[in-house]
Amino acid sequence: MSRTALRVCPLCEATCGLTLTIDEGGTVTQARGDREDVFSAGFICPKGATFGELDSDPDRLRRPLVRRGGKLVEASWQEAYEAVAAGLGTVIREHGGESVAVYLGNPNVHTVAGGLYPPLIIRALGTRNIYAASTLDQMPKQVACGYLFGHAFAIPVPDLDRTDHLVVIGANPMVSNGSLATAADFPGKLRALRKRGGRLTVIDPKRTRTADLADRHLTPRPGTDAALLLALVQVLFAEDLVDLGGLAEHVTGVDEVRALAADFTPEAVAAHCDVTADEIRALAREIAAAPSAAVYGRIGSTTVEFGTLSSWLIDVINILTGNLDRAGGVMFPLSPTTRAPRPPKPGRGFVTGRWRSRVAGHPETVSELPAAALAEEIDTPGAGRVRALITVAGNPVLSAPDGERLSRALDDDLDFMVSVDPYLNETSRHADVVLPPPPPSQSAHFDFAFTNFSVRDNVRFSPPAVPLADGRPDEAEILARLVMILYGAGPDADPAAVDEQVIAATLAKETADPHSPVAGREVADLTALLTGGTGYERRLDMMLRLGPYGDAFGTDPEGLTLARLREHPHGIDLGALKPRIPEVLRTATGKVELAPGPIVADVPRLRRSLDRSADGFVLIGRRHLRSNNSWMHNVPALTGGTNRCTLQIHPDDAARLGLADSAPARVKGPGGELEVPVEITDSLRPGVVSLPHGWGHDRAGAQLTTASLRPGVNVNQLLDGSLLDPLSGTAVLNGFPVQVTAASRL
Ligand SMILES: Nc1nc2c(c(=O)[nH]1)N[C@H]1C(S)=C(S)[C@@H](COP(=O)(O)OP(=O)(O)OC[C@H]3O[C@@H](n4cnc5c(=O)[nH]c(N)nc54)[C@H](O)[C@@H]3O)O[C@H]1N2
Ligand SMILES: Nc1nc2c(c(=O)[nH]1)N[C@H]1C(S)=C(S)[C@@H](COP(=O)(O)OP(=O)(O)OC[C@H]3O[C@@H](n4cnc5c(=O)[nH]c(N)nc54)[C@H](O)[C@@H]3O)O[C@H]1N2
Ligand code: SF4
Ligand SMILES: [Mo]
Repeated sequence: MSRTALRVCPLCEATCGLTLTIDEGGTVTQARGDREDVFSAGFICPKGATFGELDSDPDRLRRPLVRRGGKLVEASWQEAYEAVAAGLGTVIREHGGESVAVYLGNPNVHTVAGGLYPPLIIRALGTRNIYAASTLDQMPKQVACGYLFGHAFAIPVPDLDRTDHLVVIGANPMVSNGSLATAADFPGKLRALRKRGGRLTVIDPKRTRTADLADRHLTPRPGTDAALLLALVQVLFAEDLVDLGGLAEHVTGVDEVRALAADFTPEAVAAHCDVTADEIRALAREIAAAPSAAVYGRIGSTTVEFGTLSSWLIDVINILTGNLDRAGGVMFPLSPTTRAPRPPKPGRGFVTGRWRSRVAGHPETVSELPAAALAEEIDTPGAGRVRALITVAGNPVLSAPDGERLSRALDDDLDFMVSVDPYLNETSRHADVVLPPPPPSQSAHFDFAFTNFSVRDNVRFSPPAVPLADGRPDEAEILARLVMILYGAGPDADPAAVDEQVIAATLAKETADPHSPVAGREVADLTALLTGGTGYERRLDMMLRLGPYGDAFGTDPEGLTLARLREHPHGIDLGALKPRIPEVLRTATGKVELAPGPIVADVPRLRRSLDRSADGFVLIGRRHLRSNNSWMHNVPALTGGTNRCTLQIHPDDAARLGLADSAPARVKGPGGELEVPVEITDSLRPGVVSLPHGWGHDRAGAQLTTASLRPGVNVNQLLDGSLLDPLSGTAVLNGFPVQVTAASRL
């Protein structure tokens, strides 16, 4: 007899509720949208529908791998933990914990374990060698928000359900299903916006599926958005359209921004951006005139040369038009697992560069160093060199610039490497030990990350849908054991101690804080009230109870607890987004600081770029609905029969270069070259070519049977890791110069 179980989908940021059908053997045979889910109401995409195939992919590792005689072979969990303790122990004894680097990949934000344990691994090591997908992704937004609002995780999201005008810059939510704007059924929300008479503007050099729905589509030259946005700001000031409304008393720096924008007139940027001055003026007027508007930017606004400036300007426009923190504008979600709000108090303000990378001197941002610098930190000799690496849910050999160099560095220059990953892929094949977490059906789910970005506050918990197979540890246990090993407690220490320690420390702090909902209470009493059979469940219960909707450990019997959440398997809706200024602000002044020094200092670099000639091609990326970064090319149901790793090019450019459809092109970038078949399409503006990332599955030693049949090429091989947005250390993955020629063969 088959049965069903509810499970929030962990495959993208939309967090759809799924109803899984599970057969007697514990295999997921079907996934449908859960119509009663409070957040997604039945929406599902092809990836979610393929949950079962992804979950039971035969290439998923079921046992740990340990390197013996140069080869990775299956081992018991005990043997694997012992090998980690020995390998990392030696490096730490000889070179210290700071010589161990950690790389955290994207799925960490999609797992319970990734939300709770990586900070403890980092603390146990005491390392500053922290790398993550953030500096290939959203770090510019975090830095901009850090400066504006005082906190790198205070990121406002578009109030999609109520806005009158949504401006989408460098995002394609019809395909990505949204990012830093968690909204199940983003497509439905865009259609609803149009239906209620709202407007959609898309700024994207490509006519994407999102642009197809737009009232207005601007197609700037890639990498020029910051200039375009500053021109929008100039128009707002010049035409007296600035109106901060109720925000005015909470904002400083307006006059400085006016001065900065003064010479960025639409005429001054039009040729550079290749957007007419009239179009820029019209858009500024429309944003100002809308009853509410939300300017929203994503990958095409962050992984670019002026990523932090663009991210900053997006919110500057939201603020100058009074659209920050109001219904229909951009608002700060209130996650049920953040601390219950305290009375506003000026913070220390946000800074970067508290330390710098050893080789290139890149500033730390939000405690991370640029992922693009990981290879050089491993392979450049000298004191402080990275000697060992822990990767959790990451594939930087494909995701980060110059994976060939990283591959060589992992092989030749590391003393030890451990990967926590379900696959033996381009990165984990270099590890000395691979610790595979169980598939999602056997894991609990809670969105610690995305409750901070949801366009409607909500809370959902999914217990494991299927019991753990043959005594396997869940990922929380794997990571907790790593923590114990790093503290020198050895492979046999009880991992539960990790969670109990966190609980004790958190409750001690909260009970001592006069503004906490549990001020003055006894830690032991509160600890005794916690429910949950596992350490992560007890921590989740604690966080919910201390959170803004929590029961404060019995003080508010209506409040949230894990037990209450379990009684609501389709989740609990916590309402539309609510205003949070000034409570959310952590700047030194307690205000929104509109003109932060480091950002102001980067504007001359932008000014200089206006004079740059625009010859040659620039390359941008793209995403596909049936894929996610590098790790979903191994399931036949998602890869289909066609080659998706093609170089898209405009027909005029193709004709000029003598390139026919499917013919091989040679692409040369700042750091390397590759050959790839051409796909001619007029959806791109001339002068721009597009190649997706996450491909290049032809490396020896990986175990990706389906993906290796149609490997594609690794676009990041075109880069050498030196092109970064200087304020955020984020790699320029969109809008970099390339040369394209016809190749004689493929
Ligand atoms: N050129 C170019 N490069 C890009 C981008 C781009 O647009 N253009 N996008 C960038 C972006 S936005 C991102 S987020 C990065 C992603 O960069 P990464 O996070 O480094 O790469 P992913 O491909 O997401 O790899 C995810 C890894 O997690 C593993 N995994 C899957 N599920 C689990 C799990 O439950 N637990 C564990 N422990 N592991 C799991 C997978 O097997 C895979 O190895 O790529 C970046 N790279
Ligand atoms: N199906 C699917 N969904 C995904 C993913 C996936 O791989 N596949 N990845 C997930 C991840 S990790 C992330 S971070 C999100 C990303 O979510 P999105 O940012 O919505 O996704 P992208 O498709 O990368 O959209 C970036 C857009 O920016 C445009 N662009 C490129 N350069 C520029 C520029 O200079 N200026 C402007 N204005 N636009 C530019 C591109 O043409 C593209 O349409 O998606 C997530 N969801
Ligand atoms: S949109 Fe994202 S969360 Fe929803 S089913 Fe698809 S992959 Fe899963
Ligand atoms: Mo991402």
